[in-house]
Parts: sequence; C-alpha cells; structure tokens
Amino acid sequence: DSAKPQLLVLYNLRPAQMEQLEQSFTLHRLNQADDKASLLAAVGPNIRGVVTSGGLGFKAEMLSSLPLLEIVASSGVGTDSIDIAACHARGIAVTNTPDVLNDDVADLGIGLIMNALRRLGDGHAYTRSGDWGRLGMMTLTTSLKGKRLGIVGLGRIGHELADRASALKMQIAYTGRNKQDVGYTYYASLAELASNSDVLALTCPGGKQTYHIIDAAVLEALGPKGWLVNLARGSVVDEAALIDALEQRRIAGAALDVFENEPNIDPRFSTLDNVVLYPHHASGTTETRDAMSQLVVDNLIAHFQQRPLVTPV
Ligand code: 8YV
Repeated sequence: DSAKPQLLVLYNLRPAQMEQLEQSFTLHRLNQADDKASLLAAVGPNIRGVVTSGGLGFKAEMLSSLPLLEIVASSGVGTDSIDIAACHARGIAVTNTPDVLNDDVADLGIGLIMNALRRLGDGHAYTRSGDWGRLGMMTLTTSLKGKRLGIVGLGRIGHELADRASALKMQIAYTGRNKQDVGYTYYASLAELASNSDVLALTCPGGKQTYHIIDAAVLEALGPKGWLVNLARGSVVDEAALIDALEQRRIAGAALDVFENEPNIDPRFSTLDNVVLYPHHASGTTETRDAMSQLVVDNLIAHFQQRPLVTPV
C-alpha cells in the first residue's frame, strides 16, 4: 500500500504493537536485514519515520540516507543515544517513553538496595548449596531502616524511588540541578551528598552533562561503608575508578543495572564479591514494555494524523 507512510524499524516493539504498526505503515525492518547497507540505500529515500530504542539510539550519520524523515520514535525514557540536536536542526521530531516505566525502574532500585544490604543473592546461594546445613547460620546482613539514601537526580524515577525508600524507613537526601519543594534534604554538592549517604542511587539522565560525574573523589566520599546503586546510565560512572574502589574495598559495594560497555561488561565485575549485577532490565517487565511500545505507536500515529505528539523530546 504505497499510500501508507514508510517506517524504518531498528527495534522491534512488542508483538501487538508491531501489528498495530503494520496496519497504518509500511515497515522496513533494518534490524532483521542481512545486508543493511543495501536495504538502507533502497528504501531510505522514502522513509518518513524511524522506530528505535534508548539502547540502539539514532545517529546523525543516518540522516543523509533519510531525506524525507519526519520523526524518530524511541522506546525508552533515556535519549542520550539519540542525536537530538541533529534531528531538530532538520525539523525532525523525536519522541521517548517517559513515566510508564517509573514504577518498575523504582521497584528494581529497591530490589538492588535490598539485594545489596540483605544479600539476597548470597542467601540464595547459601541455602541452595547446603552451606546452611553444613556451616549453620549465614553471617549477619544490614538493615535498610534508618540508612541514608542519597538520590542523584530527583526526577520522575527518583521521586518514585524516594517514596518507596521512605516506606522502608530510609532517610532521603538528593542532589540535582535545583532544590525542589520536597521534604528531603538537598545537597548542592554531589561529593557532600555522597559523604552523607549509606546508599548513593543514580537516577539522573545520561549524556554529556553527567558523564563520569561519579569519579574517584565521589567514591572516596561515599566511603568504605557506602553502596553505589546505578539505575541511570553506565556513562554516569567512571567505571575504571569504580572497579578500583570495589577491588580495594574503598566502597562497600555496587548494585548495577547499567554499565559503560553493554552488553559485554567489563569481565572484572564477574570476579568481585561485593557487586549485585542486573542486565539493564529495570524496565524489563511485560507490562511496562507493552506500555512503552504502545507509547511509541501512539506518538507515530499522532504525528502522521497531524495531531500533537504525546511525548515529544
Ligand atoms: C530500556 C532504558 O533499556 O528507558 C530507558 O531509558 O534504559 C530502558 O527502559 C531501553 O531503552 C530499551 O527499550
């Protein structure tokens, strides 16, 4: 159907939403093509929309192959992998999927904190291996109650994390560009927040502004009893400095959903016993991925029906 707008698919949405796309658009699946360069050369001149994800992003280099491009619709709230300035310079709209993932990402944040302090993974291994029967009680763990949680970036996800951590009787403080009208303690300085935190949780955007803001000095301030929890982007943390600090026990440990080099993470993480590792899957539930996919479709349909975008960047 040549009347349907043509989309370039870099990322597969959930099956039901791929079906919805098929009804309104002609899809060209670059993600499934053996010869991507030939497909791009053949269909690029007719492409009006791109479907991508926060993980795959969208690079300015592609723009020259897509002269009719009008919209880049991405699944994911993070847009650090999308060349927004280059898109906007050509009048190309960019959309993301905020809010629908806040609860799951915040839940996973609590899961990481719980796993770190109460050592769920160690307890699982201890029970399953029979060590419990052989050696008796596992060594003691650490309470969440009363511990100081420092949140770096009190945005949509940070607020949900703070709500949950408050319910668990943790004390909340935060840093960010601005002091907000909330009951939590504000530190303008990240190092000062770190030195006043038992758990430092990252929920800020990635990109240039936050590149390696968690460096050796901040880890030093967090100190030998402090845990780092990263729900944001690997790029926020100077990972070489983090691994040094973990190896030398200059921080207690790290619970990480994101890494500098995904999905092939630094192999040294696998040898450390003071880490909790998760494969960038904080939004990885059926419910949330369905909702993210629907928001991608809704933005594309709105655009091509000349209605306002639901979640423009
Ligand atoms: C996804 C994310 O991993 O929303 C984000 O920014 O990092 C995650 O929800 C990703 O974008 C895949 O869709």
